[in-house]
Amino acid sequence: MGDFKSDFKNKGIAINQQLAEVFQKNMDTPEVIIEAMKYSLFAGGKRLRPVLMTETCRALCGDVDVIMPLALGMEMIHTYSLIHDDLPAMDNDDLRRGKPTNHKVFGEAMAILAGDALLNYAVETMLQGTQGLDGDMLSNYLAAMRIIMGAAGISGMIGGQVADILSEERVISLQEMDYIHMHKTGALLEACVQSGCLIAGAEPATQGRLISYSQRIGLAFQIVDDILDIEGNEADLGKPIGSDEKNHKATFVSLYGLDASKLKAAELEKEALEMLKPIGVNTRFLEDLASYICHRQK
Ligand code: GRG
Repeated sequence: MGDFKSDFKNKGIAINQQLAEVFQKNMDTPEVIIEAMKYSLFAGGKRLRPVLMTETCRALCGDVDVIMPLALGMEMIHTYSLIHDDLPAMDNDDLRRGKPTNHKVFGEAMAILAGDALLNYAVETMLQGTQGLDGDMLSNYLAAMRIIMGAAGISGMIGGQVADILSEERVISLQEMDYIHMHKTGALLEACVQSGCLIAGAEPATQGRLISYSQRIGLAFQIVDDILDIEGNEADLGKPIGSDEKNHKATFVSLYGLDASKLKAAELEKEALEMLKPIGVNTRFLEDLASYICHRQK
């Protein structure tokens, strides 16, 4: 796992360099909006999604240079969702990744615009990546882009966020909880893997296995996040286990309990690893990534 951690970190650094490059050019806009976008984009995110996308593509012997603009766009979309999620109208958070949230530094109006601008710039960056592509590669690239934008939209992340907001202040079923997680968090992770498959021209069977893998790591990611929230708050006695007190939201742990949630994460890890076995290419990084997601400490 030690090797994996430094490997993951280095892959994240490579993504950072590529992201920095797309912000190099002169843009005809007031400096403050670029500063607000860069503030959150370079605030220390793990780069899980672009790394998952590029490493899926690499494992399947696809062209990582071709997929890179899609991976950068994906990270911009993720960053915009975090900026908007932190706003007073949503989670009203003061801190993200240990730093003041975007609206705390730049004000609410600029934070809304920075999120919007990141979404636009994601599309622009992804479309820029079509230059020089033709034939099947161009169609696969556009198919991946369609999947990414769908996963970010009403049938994906936004749908999950809406369901999450509607679930506040009431008891929800396990089915509703699954819907929220699969859409709010899972959809982007699944789109990363699907994009990797499309750019590498993976066969349908391989694609199906990798999609199942991504669904399992997506759910595990959220469960572990809920477990870490609880364990980080253990000293805070008197808090109902598993509830997000500030927003009165149910979490995975509040519905299943802490022990069952840990068992579920372990089961999902095992299933995710099973999905990779028959693929017949070097999936070592994707295996380690699944284990890292299920055992991470923060
Ligand atoms: C506002 C449209 C809109 C959507 C918000 C993704 C999301 C939907 C909200 C984020 C809130 C949240 C806690 C989601 C659960 C998933 C999660 C733990 C996201 C954080 O992802 P990481 O750990 O973040 O990959 P880093 O900081 O590494 O980039």
